[in-house]
Formats: sequence, C-alpha cells, structure tokens
Amino acid sequence: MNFNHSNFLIRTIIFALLSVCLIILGAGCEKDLDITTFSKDYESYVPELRIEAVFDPVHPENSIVRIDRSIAIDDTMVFNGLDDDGDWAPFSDLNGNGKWDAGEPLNDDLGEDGIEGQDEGFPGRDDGEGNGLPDQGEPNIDEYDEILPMIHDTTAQVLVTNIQEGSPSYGNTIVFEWVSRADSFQIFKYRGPGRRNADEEDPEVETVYYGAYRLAGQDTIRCGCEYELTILSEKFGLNITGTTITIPPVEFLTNSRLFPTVLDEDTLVFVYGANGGVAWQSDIRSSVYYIKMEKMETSDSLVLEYRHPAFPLEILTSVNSGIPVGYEPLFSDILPGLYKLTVSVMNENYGKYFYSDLPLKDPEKTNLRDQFGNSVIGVVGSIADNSIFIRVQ
Ligand SMILES: [Ca+2]
Ligand SMILES: [Ca+2]
Ligand SMILES: [Ca+2]
Ligand SMILES: [Ca+2]
Repeated sequence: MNFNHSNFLIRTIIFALLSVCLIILGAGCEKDLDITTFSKDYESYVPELRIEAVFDPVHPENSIVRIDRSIAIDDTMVFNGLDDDGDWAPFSDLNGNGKWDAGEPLNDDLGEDGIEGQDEGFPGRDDGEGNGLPDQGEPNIDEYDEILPMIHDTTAQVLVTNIQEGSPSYGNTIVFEWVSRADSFQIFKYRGPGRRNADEEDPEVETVYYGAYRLAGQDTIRCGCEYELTILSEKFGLNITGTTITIPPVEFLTNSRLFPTVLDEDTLVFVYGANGGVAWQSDIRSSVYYIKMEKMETSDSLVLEYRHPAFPLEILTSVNSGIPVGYEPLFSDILPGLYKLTVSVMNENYGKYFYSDLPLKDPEKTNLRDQFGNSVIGVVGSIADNSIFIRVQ
C-alpha cells in the first residue's frame, strides 16, 4: 500500500508550495528573493482538507482514509525550525574545547543548506554549520516525524455506507477510526561527502509512520459494491461525501490461447534468456495497474526488483471482447530465480486521481464534494491486488 500513501504528504506539501509559488510568480519576483518578503501576498492562504480514501476489497484491513490539511511553506507552526522530537545531533566535540574544529564530525549540525561545508571543495561553512545549535534546513529539523502530526486531522468522523442494493450488507455503515501509526513509508538519507553522488553511497533508510483512519469493528469492505464515504469535519465545518465501486483483483491469464505459458502448480515457468511475459484480465471498470516485481532471496525474504504503473492494452483488450487486458513483459536479462509479480488494479476513481495531470481540485480528478457541492482535494477509490510466482530457470 505504501507506494500511493508515501507520496501523499509530499504531494500535500507540494500543493501548498505550488500555491505559494504561483502567487510569488504573479508578483514577478526572482527566485533568489527571500520568500518571507512576500508573506503579505500569501498570508491569506487558507489550508484545505485533502482526503485520500482507498478501499481494498482483497485485504479490507488495508483500507485506509487519510485526512490531512494542506500547508503553506511559511507555516511557522509546522515549519518552526525547532527540533520538536529531540532527535537532532550536534557536532561531536572530540577535543572538548566547546567548538567545532576541522575533522570533528558535524552529524546533523550541517548548517541551513544541510550539506557539509567542505564537501568536494564546496566553499566554506554556511550559516549555522557546526554552531552546536539546531537550525532550519539541518537534518532532523522539521522532518516528517515532526510535521506529520501537525497536518493530520485526527478529529473527523469517517463513515462508509454500503449502497449496493442486493449486497448482503446493503445499508450497513462501517466506521473508520483514527490510528496514529496507521501506515509507514521509507525515506533514504544520504549523508556525508557522498551526499551529492547519491548513487555511490549506501543511504540510511528511515521508516516514517503516519496517522490515518482504519476499519473498526466487524464489518468489512466487499468486492463489487458501491460505497458512500462520509467525512464530517468539525474543524473545517465540512461534510464531505463521495461514492466509489470496489472492483475485484486481476485474473492472470495462464495457458490461454493468446498467452500460452508453462504452469507448474501455482508458478509460471520461463526459460532464462528467452523473452516472455505475463498477461491478466481485469474488471471492465479498471483504469490503472501498478506492477511490483520482487525476487525471493530466501523462503521468507522478498527483495524489490522494480515497480511501475501500467495500463490496459487496447489491442489485447479488443481481442478479449472488451474486457481489459494488461501485460508485463519479462525480458531476457531477468536472472534465474523465483519471483513474485503483484498486479494491483485501481478502479476508475482512484486511477483518475493517481494518474492524471489535471489540477488537484478539478472535478474530473476528485470525486469528493463538500456540502456546498465544491470539489475537495483527494479521492475515494479502490485498489485490489493479486500475485503470481514466476520461476526463471
Ligand atoms: Ca572541538
Ligand atoms: Ca547548526
Ligand atoms: Ca527532529
Ligand atoms: Ca520542528
């Protein structure tokens, strides 16, 4: 689930940044000017709610509703330049003289550019570097751990009602409850002299948790049902609704006339060095696929090989009576071994939101509306996954 949610915060902030940038561009300024010079121009920026509700009928417990507010770059409540969670590390004063000397590790005390001064002949130290104090721009200052809790809306009511007539749970309303560590994503930190040659350095990987609303109680999200999401936000005075139909996972086409394959129990078998591929068909309402290829290093360890979005292929779909068909080529350079291919399929609503260049509040991009009929940034949609094992030998 992480691929979509990990970008959520980033996109929320980028949205805020873009809003600010547009205002600044409108003021005709140069990029080097201090952004605070224009604080009057964007002090009227009003934070908005951004909602991402994604139902997973295959693993209902993975269904998630994120409710955050967008923020402006000058939001000094959120970006306060302080180390609010106490994980910032000053330089190591190895000789105990109370000041930073050449050769002493700077740790997080890298100055406002967040880069070590003498790195690759970079001229001198910048403001705040090695001063023993936390400064804005340094690692572990205003980082995700600190700012995420400040942008989450933890107080909303989140209700999901099955509005699919004939469904066993028609009319039932499911409650989603706030969970402070609902999911996580990973960030890669590049430190030290190799920072600008990131490819050469092994990054430090940090897991960042964020809060969201999760399924509570016994009821579940089903497949092929229409749901209405209702979000009551007292904080924003909004009553937001949207509907979506959950769609089933893809069905792999093994040994079909079009895609003859060798299937050994549940595993597709390919010959090393030969080109091949895996095909699947999916619900008529599918829009975007997301492919994840992992290698099984040991019996319980999967290592990500690659992942990317994909789309139904028109030609294959037309020869499949209009039922969407997707295809993932397996190239001849895939080394022998056991792999797991996971195909996630997004329904129309989620696909439009996830993969479109439209502005965030375009009524085509978001299917959420407030009580006044205005578009709300975000989506209610569904995603379902299915996996198949592949042996290259
Ligand atoms: Ca010293
Ligand atoms: Ca400092
Ligand atoms: Ca911190
Ligand atoms: Ca802070």
